[in-house]
Amino acid sequence: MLKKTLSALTWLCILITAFVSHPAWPQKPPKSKTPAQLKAAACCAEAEELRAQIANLSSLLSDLSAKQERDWVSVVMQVMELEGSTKRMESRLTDAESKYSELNNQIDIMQLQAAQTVTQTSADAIYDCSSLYQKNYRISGVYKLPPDDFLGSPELEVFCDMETTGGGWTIIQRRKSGLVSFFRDWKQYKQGFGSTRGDFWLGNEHIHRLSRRPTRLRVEMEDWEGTVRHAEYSRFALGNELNSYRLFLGNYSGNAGNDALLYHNNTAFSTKDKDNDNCLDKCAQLRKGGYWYNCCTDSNLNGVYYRLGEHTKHLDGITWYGWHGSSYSLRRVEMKIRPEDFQP
Ligand SMILES: [Ca+2]
Repeated sequence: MLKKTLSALTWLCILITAFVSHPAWPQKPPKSKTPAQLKAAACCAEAEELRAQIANLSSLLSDLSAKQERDWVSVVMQVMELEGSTKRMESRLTDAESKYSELNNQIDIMQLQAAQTVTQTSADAIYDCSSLYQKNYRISGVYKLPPDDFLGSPELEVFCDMETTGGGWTIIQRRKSGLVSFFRDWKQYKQGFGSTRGDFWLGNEHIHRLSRRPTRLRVEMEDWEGTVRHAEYSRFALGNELNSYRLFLGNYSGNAGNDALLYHNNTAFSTKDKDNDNCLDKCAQLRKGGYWYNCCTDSNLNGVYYRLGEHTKHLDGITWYGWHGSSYSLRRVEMKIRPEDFQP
């Protein structure tokens, strides 16, 4: 508004000046100006010049600020792009690393199989994870044990724990996700089921074969508070199928409270379709698993997987009475074996 008024005033000023200084120009010759007239003319010219300068400056300023804004947006875009590409690089790196380790694992296994076909003697045979450990396979994970004609064993996928107390452990059972049902029949417990990387039972036939030489059993357990306990047994063995995969255990050691497997010592294996327990009841059906049921349990490591708090009264959860009692179902269990004479 002020600008407009100023501009109108300026124009009025110019008109008046023009009229006063040249009332009838160009018809009449110019008269000489008075000092006051000269002063007024100079003032108007200065004001005009100033106005032009201000207009120039403000347009310059708005140009500059627009440019600054454009620059800022472009900087932000560049930063965002950089961040995105860093993330993409990181994820590619992770992919590459996991592929590399997978490949390495496969190469190891292939080398192992190649070596196995060359040296077919019992001394060099790959029995289990402890044999792999002795051949310098020191990374925990999935391995394929090659078939062995000498031992009469088929190819077998196993998960090796190469870290716990020196490594060399072959995992025979794992419960950690609850995605695999353990309420299975005799044949399935005989052959094994589940996924080697997740929840599984290696199979009574395999466990029997792997425990033919003096073997140690380690049971690791974790509760829902994240506390970890273990129980270890010397002279672990499973009888053959004619012997109903009977369990044999030596001395207990560990920190899992009272020994809750001793009660199952020298007991045959039972499943829902084969009642070999020492009870009038059908323990496998009551406890919903396959296990060395006595009458019936002090532990039920192949029971039903319950989340925290779900298991209260049916006694069919994954229990270890010596630690959390009969109504607490554990979060994670791993049973693993290795030869008694294993030297890390
Ligand atoms: Ca019975």
